[in-house]
Amino acid sequence: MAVMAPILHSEFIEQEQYVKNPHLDHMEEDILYHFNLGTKTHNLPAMFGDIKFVCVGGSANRMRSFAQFIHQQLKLAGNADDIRDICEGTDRYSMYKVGPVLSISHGMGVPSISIMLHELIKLLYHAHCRDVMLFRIGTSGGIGLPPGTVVITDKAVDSFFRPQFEQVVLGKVITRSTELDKGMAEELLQCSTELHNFPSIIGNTMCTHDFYEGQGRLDGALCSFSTEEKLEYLRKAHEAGIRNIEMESTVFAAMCRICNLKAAVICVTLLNRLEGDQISTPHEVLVEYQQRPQHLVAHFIKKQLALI
Ligand code: R2B
Ligand code: URA
Repeated sequence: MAVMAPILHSEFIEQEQYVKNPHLDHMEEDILYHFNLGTKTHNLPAMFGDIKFVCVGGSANRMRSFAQFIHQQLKLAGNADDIRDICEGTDRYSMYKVGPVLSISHGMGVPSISIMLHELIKLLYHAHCRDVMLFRIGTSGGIGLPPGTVVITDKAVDSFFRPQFEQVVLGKVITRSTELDKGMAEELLQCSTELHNFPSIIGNTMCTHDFYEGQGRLDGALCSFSTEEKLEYLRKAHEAGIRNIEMESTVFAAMCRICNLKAAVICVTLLNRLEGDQISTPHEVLVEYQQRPQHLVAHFIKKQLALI
């Protein structure tokens, strides 16, 4: 059998390597299926080689608005309304590039963000990117916080309050640490004191595999527990330092950590879960809340680029 030429350019790997997969070196082509991109069909170094910041968030529309906002904040040339979805050939994820910033949607939940992260990390590798920082900007349910508070994650924990992510691989459970970059979290908190227009804290974030029963909600199609049991669980979570609940942080933290990518999670709280389950806040208020993590990350990026 003919030996295929390795596609993964070992001569560029002088620093840490983002991917952790020896098989990739023996592939002739790598198709990033859910992005509709590939190493043979696209010049990934030319398209993405200058990326320094990657921001991910659940909704495609929100990540488009974020890209437009960053375009304006970085005072880039051209019209922000013309920014095109690089993944327009697929409706799985949306991706926008504005200068050194990549903005990508990841959908809801661990499996959806995990598929996106595999392909994103390979994309950064194929494009020979260096010193990239990742941010997850999202929404969450707060515990004991006024709605609209931004929580910068200290530890991402699972539903048992453990700072770890479990993945089943070949029928065995692999446990990975979910430690995030402390320096980024501190700098983001500092950015919030400089912006001083919304409350921000550093706290632990619990990642669940469900929005309803999995987050102790009483208002799903199924519920097997009482109001008292729900509140007892949320109080215990609060005692463990958990200040908000969302659905992607553990796998995001675990994958970034293993792949040597500095990462932070910044989520705004839409409600206080000690006071209710339904999200009844008016739409315009929710839209403003969702811009808060974007403002924090934009400020961080501008400081990194020495624009302020
Ligand atoms: C926050 O909001 C979504 C559920 O509404 C989920 O993706 C998350 O983490
Ligand atoms: N996202 C979540 O995962 N939970 C909430 O309560 C709100 C947003």
